Amino acid sequence: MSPKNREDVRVTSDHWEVAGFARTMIGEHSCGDAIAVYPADEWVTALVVDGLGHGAKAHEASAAAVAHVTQRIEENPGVGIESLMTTCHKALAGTRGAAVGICRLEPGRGVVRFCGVGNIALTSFPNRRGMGVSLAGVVGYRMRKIKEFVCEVEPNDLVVLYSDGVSSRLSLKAIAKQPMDKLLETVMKDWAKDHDDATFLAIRFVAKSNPPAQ
Ligand SMILES: [Mn+2]
Repeated sequence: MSPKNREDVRVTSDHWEVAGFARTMIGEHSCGDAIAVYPADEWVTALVVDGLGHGAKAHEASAAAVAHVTQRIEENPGVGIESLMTTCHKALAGTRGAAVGICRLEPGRGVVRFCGVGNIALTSFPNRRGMGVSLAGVVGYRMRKIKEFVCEVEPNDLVVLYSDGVSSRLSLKAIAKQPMDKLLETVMKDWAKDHDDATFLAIRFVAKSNPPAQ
């Protein structure tokens, strides 16, 4: 069980291990960040949202983003992440807006797709070129340009997304090989800021193991 001020996610399959947390800043009752994972047969999609500011209004924006993406993926599991970002922008109109990062691992193709707007960081270990960056803007308020990045990845790669409540000095090198639970606790303890909502999500591309010999 996660503590009351924290929402945890964890989804595993033969091809991926996805886990993360969204932790409310000290002194707030509702979390302005949000996190969600959507496994499908062929891929897994992950969402990290940071509602502008913090508290109830930020929560309203990030919750609207999760509700919207959840609904669209339920309607069409194959929906592209750039399309998700485009309609998310419309869905968040009337809220104060959010930073949004959407990431999809496609193990069969050996690629990670990413589309981000605002302050959601993306990085990998080992460091893969072309992994992508979030473009400037606020989803729901001002979004000039979006771009979907596609990056080749290899089994055992670790890809992480995080809100600005996690320090940008975060170094994956020392923790990338740790078991997921330990990795998350290390990030929480060493890199999450007390004075902001902090969200971190890790995607590990699991090598398909060979069936045991009979
Ligand atoms: Mn923040």
